[in-house]
Amino acid sequence: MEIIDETNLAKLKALKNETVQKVVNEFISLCKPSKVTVITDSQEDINYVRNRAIELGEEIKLKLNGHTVHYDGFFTMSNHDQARDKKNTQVLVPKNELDLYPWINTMEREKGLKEILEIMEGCMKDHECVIRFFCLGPINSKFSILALQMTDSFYVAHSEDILYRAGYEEFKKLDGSDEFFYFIHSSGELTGDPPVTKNLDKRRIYIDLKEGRVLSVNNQYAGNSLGLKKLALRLGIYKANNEDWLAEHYFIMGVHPKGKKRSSFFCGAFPSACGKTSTAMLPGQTIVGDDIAYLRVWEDGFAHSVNIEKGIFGIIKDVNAKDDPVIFDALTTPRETIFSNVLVKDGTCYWIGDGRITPDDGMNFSANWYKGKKDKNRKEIPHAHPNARYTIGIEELDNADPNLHNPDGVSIHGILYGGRDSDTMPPIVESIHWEHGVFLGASIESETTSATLGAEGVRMQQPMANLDFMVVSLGKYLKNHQEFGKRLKYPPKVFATNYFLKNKIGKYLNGILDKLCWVIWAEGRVYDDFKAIKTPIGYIPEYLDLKALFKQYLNKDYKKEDYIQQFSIRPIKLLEKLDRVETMYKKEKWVPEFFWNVLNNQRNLLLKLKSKFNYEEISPFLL
Ligand code: OXD
Ligand code: MN
Repeated sequence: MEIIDETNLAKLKALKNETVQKVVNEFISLCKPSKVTVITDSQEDINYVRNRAIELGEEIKLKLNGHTVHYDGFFTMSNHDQARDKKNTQVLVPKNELDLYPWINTMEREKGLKEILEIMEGCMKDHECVIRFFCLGPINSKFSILALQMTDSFYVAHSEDILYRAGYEEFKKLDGSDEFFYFIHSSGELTGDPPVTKNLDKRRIYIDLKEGRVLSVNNQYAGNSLGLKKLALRLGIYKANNEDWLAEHYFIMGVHPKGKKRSSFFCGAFPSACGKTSTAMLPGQTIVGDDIAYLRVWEDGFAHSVNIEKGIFGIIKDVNAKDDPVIFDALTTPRETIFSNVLVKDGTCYWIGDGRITPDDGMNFSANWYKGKKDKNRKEIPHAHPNARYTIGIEELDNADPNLHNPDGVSIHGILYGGRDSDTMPPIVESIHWEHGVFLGASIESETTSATLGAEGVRMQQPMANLDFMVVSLGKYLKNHQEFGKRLKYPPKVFATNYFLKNKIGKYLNGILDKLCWVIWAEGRVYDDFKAIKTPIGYIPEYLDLKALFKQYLNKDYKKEDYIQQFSIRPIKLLEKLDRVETMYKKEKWVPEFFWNVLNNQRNLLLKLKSKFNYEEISPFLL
């Protein structure tokens, strides 16, 4: 039997693109699938992908119409494929660049290619390979980049249908050009039922900047396998920083303050599992995107931004009717949704923090699960993985913003940066000017979470929450931000947020929905609705404004003691943070001058404040 039949061949040929043909031929001969299927934008082809995911057992149907569950590989609590694999994700660079990027996992290109191409030899044996075409960004938009995906995982192909815009017809318009990214993925040899990747030790994700492609093998977790998600983000960052735009780990949301006739758009970057999606989904607001955005300087003097995705691959932990009503409702009603790594009992999904009674047994990422089950290392297996996910289209949500597919994007008024920081930064700080804002983003620190493999709770630097995906030197990246701002007539106001501040006995100082008040305050600052207090690290809100916002938006009585605890300036902690930031950036070449100026200025102001009061925490009422 021919591995690619006439019909599929014709679909490929219709693109009249030699590069597509070349890539497909090269990887078919390398990966040796038993069958190749080309998927166009037609509903028939898309249904084929959905059905095959179920036939092959990569997804299992659940009780509600459109719901399926997928499981990623699990052997023990520390050996699994349930999160991004930072260690085996390498950026391939020429030999002479190997020592230039202290914060990026780099590997010599030739060596890396040799290794991964060897691992990929025959990796699709006995598997069907699908070829898919997508558009990263709205159709007919200056922002958008086309992408080709080859994969032997129908879960990957199906997820991409939900998350990305169809692009087969767009490829035809390329007119033979090779201006597209491409992604080759294989789950590799499978084991068990449901089938999961067997050889996790040979999991590799290699980013080939030179060719604008990513090769990924022996994995299924979407953060490792889906080309268009975090793999394309890296290629986007490379392109943006060698041109004049930004590719960021940003959500985009519409902010709609009560009683005002205006709406504004905000972007925000937070490391995984630090409240990013839940900020974009705040009640009363609208969502354009929750994860990845491209930004360009627009003719109207504003930064415009598009969501390059059209769906959400969100963390399901702690999504419940009380804290995330919109998403909880969407996930518990019939519509196309893929759940991953959750507990299933009688066709219904359960996850950590869902606010429901957890069954004592069922099926989860460790196959048959029962309460108290332990892995081979005697570690207890929770009923759902802390990084369990849902995949859903944004248009399925009641709060989808009508600008989701706007080819001009939306004009951005504010940018929020945040991290998981238990003891240093207040809940919200506004930057003094654009460059100070770039510094605020560049100095984000965050404690690690379950979204990446490795220990949780370790404090790490997280510049713009984008370090995991960085493929250019931080110096170049910051310079690009600086220049971007200079070309804007109306640069967005930049804010640093921290939802995770704790008191001395480790109790969170804020409720989950308090962030609504920080966001509304930030939006109001764009229009000078509120005054603010100047501190060495930037502007913070005044108590009475927050008190009114808490009453108006959350019907909560915001106490003065709470405000003082949350917004006190901690000079010792902040100076320690500056030392850490300095140590990090000193390892980098080419850090722009403005960065050191902001840092030194902040340090001087904090030292002055410290010697004036000599307290560990200085109340905002003293400033
Ligand atoms: C994500 C991540 O899945 O950043 O969005 O890990
Ligand atoms: Mn993300």
